[in-house]
Amino acid sequence: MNQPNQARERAQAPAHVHHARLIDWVARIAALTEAANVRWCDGSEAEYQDLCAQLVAAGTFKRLDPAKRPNSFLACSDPSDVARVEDRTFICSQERDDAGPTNNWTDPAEMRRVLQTGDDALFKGAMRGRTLYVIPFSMGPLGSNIAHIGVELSDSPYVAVNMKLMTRMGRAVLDLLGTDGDFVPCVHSVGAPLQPGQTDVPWPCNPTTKYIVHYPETQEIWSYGSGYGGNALLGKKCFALRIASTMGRDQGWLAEHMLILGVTNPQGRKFHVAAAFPSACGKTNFAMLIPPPALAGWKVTTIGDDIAWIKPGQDGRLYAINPEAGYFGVAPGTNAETNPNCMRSLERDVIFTNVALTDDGDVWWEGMGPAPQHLIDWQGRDWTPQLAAETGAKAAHPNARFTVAATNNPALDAAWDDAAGVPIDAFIFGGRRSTTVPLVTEARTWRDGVYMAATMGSETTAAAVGKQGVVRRDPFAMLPFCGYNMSDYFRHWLGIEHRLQSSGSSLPRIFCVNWFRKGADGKFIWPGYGDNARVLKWIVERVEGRADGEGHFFGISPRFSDIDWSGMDFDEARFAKIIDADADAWRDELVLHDELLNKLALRLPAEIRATRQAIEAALPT
Ligand code: SAT
Ligand code: MN
Repeated sequence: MNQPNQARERAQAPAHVHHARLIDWVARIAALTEAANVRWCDGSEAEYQDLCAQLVAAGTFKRLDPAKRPNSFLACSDPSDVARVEDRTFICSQERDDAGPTNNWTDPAEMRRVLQTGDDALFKGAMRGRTLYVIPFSMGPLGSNIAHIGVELSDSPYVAVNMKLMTRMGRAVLDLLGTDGDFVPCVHSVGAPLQPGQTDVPWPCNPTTKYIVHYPETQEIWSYGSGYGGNALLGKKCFALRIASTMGRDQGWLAEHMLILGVTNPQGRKFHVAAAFPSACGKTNFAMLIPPPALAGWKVTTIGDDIAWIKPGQDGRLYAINPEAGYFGVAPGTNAETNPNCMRSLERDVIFTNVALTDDGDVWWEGMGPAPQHLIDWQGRDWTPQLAAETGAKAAHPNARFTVAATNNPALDAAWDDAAGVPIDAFIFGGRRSTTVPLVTEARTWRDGVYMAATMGSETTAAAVGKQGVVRRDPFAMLPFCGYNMSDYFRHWLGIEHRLQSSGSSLPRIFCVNWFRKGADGKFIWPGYGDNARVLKWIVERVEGRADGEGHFFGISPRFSDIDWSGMDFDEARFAKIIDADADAWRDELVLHDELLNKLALRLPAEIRATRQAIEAALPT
């Protein structure tokens, strides 16, 4: 038998696969991990049903009541595996400074010893007793020149079915790859090999050892030990953000932690907005928002809810695609009032993870509506409203998620799958800040906008393991997702101005928003959700040159009279509290900015410091 045939056999490659490099790699990983079996995913509905049935049989999935929640499942994870693990996430560039001070760095050769080549390398034998799934996926519309292809090898059927909903996955991608197309190789193991005869647990993972590893120079991803979300669905944060951000740096485009929405005004003119918020700050809600009835004729449609890939087009404008094909959104807090489009998206065909199970086979989470008298919580324990009142026990994990295909969204934009992407008119940056940052501010210049985004802060949420509610700087909402030195990333953003202007086209405007200001009573002042459409209206009317505002020391914000208050009772005094930019608070804020800028000092572009000095100089005394 010749060499290629041996590889084909070891990889168990079907006859329709003709990509020698792919087959070879699958064979090598199968040998390294000692996988018991290899299954090539075709992305078909039959395959999805088959894998879901297998997950039910294994106890990973519970099938929800087919009448209440057709074709839907609940998975509950191991309590040690509930969110992204940022302290176990590594950028292994050759040079430490190319990863920069905001990333964990390890020398790539050293990391390869730990994972692949050392005597007790973690991936050696990691898939013993398990099936290796070959999951070919396209990030972005198939064949789009903004899209890129990846192949994930995973020993988790939960990953395979989630990837089916979250990406364009299957046979069509292999066909597109042909005999030698490029793909980003992604290797994932839950890190729980099975000994002969050993029975599996419902959520296999490695409770003590996790590695989420990126090699930017060779564009590879290796993930070990976790089966959850962004740790395991490698198309998402690992590829579409960390690796893609380095591709964007090298090739002149942007991979951003941004939703993309379309907003159509009553005259039928359509704008496109991309908005960056840290994880679990309401991006999915914003992307699906329904304007209040009084804003008659305004319409918001969803192109993406989490990630945007943005490339300069022939006409010099920036065009964005959503590389994903589904949503992995936070369930708690979602309800028919806060996000009716989301609730409608979740009526069927959903994988829920770590929400609670009702006695009649449906799901429930905090903030969905009145609590049933009894539930099984996400850890399989009895839960009652009384127990919650006494102990604070949550029925759903705060980072509980739903996975659903974008096509379930009633507000899906007609262009969501358009290979050309949509032209971006405005960027919005937002954090969760109970003080200091106004409801909305327009940057006077591109450079000021980059500064705003670079110094964004946000109170931490349950999306990542760690303490919640502390302000951390989260530049561009990319702190955990930028695959290279953050200072170089700022320079890349600053450079977009020259790139676009030299082609004679107008730049998108940049805005920063904050829905989360709190009053002295600790309650949110701004109702948010649908009423954010009022802010969106001001933003697109600024783009059109129709709306007014008032300049202050770091930008332009609306006066009370500049916002459309139709159908809303919100008085000027309350507005003053959320639009206010207090000079003393900003003096303190600039000191906090300095902490970040000092940390990034090594390669920090001079424009960033200069902008900071200009804001300080403009502060009223
Ligand atoms: O990274 S995840 O996909 O698990 C979710 C998030 O942090 O936005
Ligand atoms: Mn996200």
